[in-house]
Amino acid sequence: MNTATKLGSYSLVLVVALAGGAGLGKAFGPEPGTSAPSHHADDPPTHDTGTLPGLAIADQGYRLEPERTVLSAGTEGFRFRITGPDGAVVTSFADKHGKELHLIAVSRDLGRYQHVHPSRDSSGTWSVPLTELAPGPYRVFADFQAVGGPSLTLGVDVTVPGDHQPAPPAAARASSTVDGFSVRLSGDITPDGESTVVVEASRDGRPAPLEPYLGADGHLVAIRDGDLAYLHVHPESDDEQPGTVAFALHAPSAGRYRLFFDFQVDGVVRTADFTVDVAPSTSGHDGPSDEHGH
Ligand SMILES: [Cu+2]
Repeated sequence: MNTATKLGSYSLVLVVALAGGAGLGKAFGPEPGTSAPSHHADDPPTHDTGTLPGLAIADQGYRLEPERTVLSAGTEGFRFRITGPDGAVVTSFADKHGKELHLIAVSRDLGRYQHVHPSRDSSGTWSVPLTELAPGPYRVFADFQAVGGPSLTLGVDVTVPGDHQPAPPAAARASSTVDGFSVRLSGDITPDGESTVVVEASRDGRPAPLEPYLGADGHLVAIRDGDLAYLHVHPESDDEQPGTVAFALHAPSAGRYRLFFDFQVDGVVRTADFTVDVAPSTSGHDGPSDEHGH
C-alpha cells in the first residue's frame, strides 16, 4: 500500500515534470508552421533537464540491460546489452576516446573503482571480467554513444552478496600515491560551471613519462558522493608540462566528489584517486541557471 502510494505520487511528479517540459517546448520551440528542429546527437549530457549522467538505467530511449545484477565475490564476468529506442539491441557504436564503450564499476562507498573495456560479440552482447569484487553494493556505468544517438552514461546497481564492511568516509585528499608514483590534483572546482583541474604525476621527483591513454595523457572519472552522479569530464588540449594533464569538468552542485585518474606508464595503467569537497557557489544569488534567466 505504502509503496503503491509512493509510486503513485512519484508518477505524478514525473507527469508534472513532463508537462513542464512540454510547456518549455511550447515557449521556446519553433513557430507554428516551421519544421521541428532535429535532435542534436552530438550534444553533451545536458544539465537543463535535471538528469545527470549515470543516475538512470535508461535515457533518451537507450537502455542498459545486464544479464545479472548479482555477482560473486572475486572475479566474475559482467554481461550486458544496450537496447535502442526501437527496442532492438544496439550493435553499432561510435568511437569515444578510442573505445566503443567504457565500463566503470565503483563500490557504493566509492572506495573501489575499476575502468575496463568490454568486448562485444556480433549479437551486441558485451562482456568483461570484473575483478577483486568484495561483498557489498556497486554501481556500474556504461559510457558510450550509439551511432546516430546521443552520448550517454547509463548506470545500474549490482550487488555482491556476503559480509559487507563499508569503507569509512574518505577525507578530502588532493594527492595520491600509487605504485611509486606521486599524483597531485590542483585547481578549484566550483558548482558555477566548467572548472579546470590539473593532474600532475611524478616518480622519483621527476615528471612521470605519461603515455597516451584513451586519446589523451590520461583519463579522469569524477563521481558525486551520495548518489554517484557521473560528471562530464573532458581533457583540455593545452600544451602541457611533462607529467601533467588538464581536464575540464562540470560539478553540478556543492558536495563531496571522488576523482579517479587513470594513467599509463611503461604500458601499465594505474589509477590515482582523490577526494574533493566542492564549496557552495559564492558568485550570484540566483544559482547556476542565472544565465538562462529573464
Ligand atoms: Cu574507458
